Amino acid sequence: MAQRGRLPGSSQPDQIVCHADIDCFYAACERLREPALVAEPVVVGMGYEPGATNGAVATASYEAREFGVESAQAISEALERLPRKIEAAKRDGLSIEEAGFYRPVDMAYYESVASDIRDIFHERADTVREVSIDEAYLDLTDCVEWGEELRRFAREMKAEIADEVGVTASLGIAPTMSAAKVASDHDKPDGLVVVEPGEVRSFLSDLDVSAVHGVGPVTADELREMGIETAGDLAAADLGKLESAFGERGVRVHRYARGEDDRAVEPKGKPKSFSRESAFTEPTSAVDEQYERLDTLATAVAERASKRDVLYQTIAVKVVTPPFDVHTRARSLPGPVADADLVGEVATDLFGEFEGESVRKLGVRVSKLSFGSETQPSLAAWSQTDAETDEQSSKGIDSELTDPPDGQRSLRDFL
Ligand code: DCP
Ligand code: MG
Repeated sequence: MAQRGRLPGSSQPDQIVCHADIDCFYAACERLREPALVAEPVVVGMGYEPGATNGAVATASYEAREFGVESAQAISEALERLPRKIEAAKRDGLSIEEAGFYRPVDMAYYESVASDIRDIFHERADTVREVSIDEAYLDLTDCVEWGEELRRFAREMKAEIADEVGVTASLGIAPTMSAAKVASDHDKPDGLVVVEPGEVRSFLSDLDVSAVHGVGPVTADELREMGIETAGDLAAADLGKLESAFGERGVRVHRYARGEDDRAVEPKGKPKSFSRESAFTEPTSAVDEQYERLDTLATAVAERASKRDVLYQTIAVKVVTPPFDVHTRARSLPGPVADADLVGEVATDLFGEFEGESVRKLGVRVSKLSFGSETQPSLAAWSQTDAETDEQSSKGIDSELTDPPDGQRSLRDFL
């Protein structure tokens, strides 16, 4: 069970929040379609045209950052620090090793990569708050527990982003959104920092004050002038002074520096599905173990949906076989249900074709959700509902629907 409730002595709900941020995102995208840029200094310019000196740096690869190139810098200034390869090759005295590649921004391409990354976030967490093109908060509270399971979950998500999309993500996991954000930034690139409940204040205390969520470079300078150098100094600073200097924002950053942040990860829209996955320590072909795990997952997913008063119409299983082959099978029911046993039965049935194969990981998902008052399930209503006929849906459903149920039969009769 995930820890629930509140931290002792705190008004904060005990959440597990993951903040994910892709490393040098636009440059990483450019490397995807032009592998020659891998491990080279790469600068992506907004308003930049190839060969010209106009525009500003949108992002720079970590190799380019070593030359002093940074976001929002004029391209002309970046070029002084890091000449273009092509010019270095032509001109005497310029070393090719100390030169980089410059590319113009291509938002449509970056959006398509971002969408693949978001799919992974949504696959792995029910509640995702997308905050920018390459950054999101994931609420993992109901998906995993603190400890080794969480670390494994995080490593696997990083591996999936790297293997399936081809970019690296830095993850920060903490009990609050603001601490998770600081944690994801703490060990970039390719970082994974977990700050457990009770460790937030000590994790933050020695960091530079500019690391605190909400403290930009200008505020950081002003705080330093007040003698506040570290997050620990900010946590211990006089609240009245901060409030008079920075207003509401002063109060907020003071709280963040103290590890206090009661914001919940709120999705922009309603969740599209509920899922839960679990990896075996070692891939296993033991049938009992496989079904037992599937049953636990089905129960957990159904419980989460029921807690939120949500019905579902599609039930799916995910089966990962070594090395990393992901198979999904789904079945759509004739109408929305909230029935834990049924989730277990359908999941078991869908898993049947993989029974006894070596399995690395299993997942159960319910989707096609109906929320609260929208949900008035009745067999009579189902008899008039067109069955969703996705690829994997049970062949029997359509014909059963042409034969209206008598209102007494269980939905299981239709499967
Ligand atoms: N971006 C931009 N202008 C800025 C900052 C960022 O156009 N001043 C764009 C380019 C970045 C993307 O947004 O690739 C994501 O912003 P991040 O702040 O996450 O920066 P990066 O992903 O590039 O680098 P990092 O590894 O520090 O996350
Ligand atoms: Mg980023």
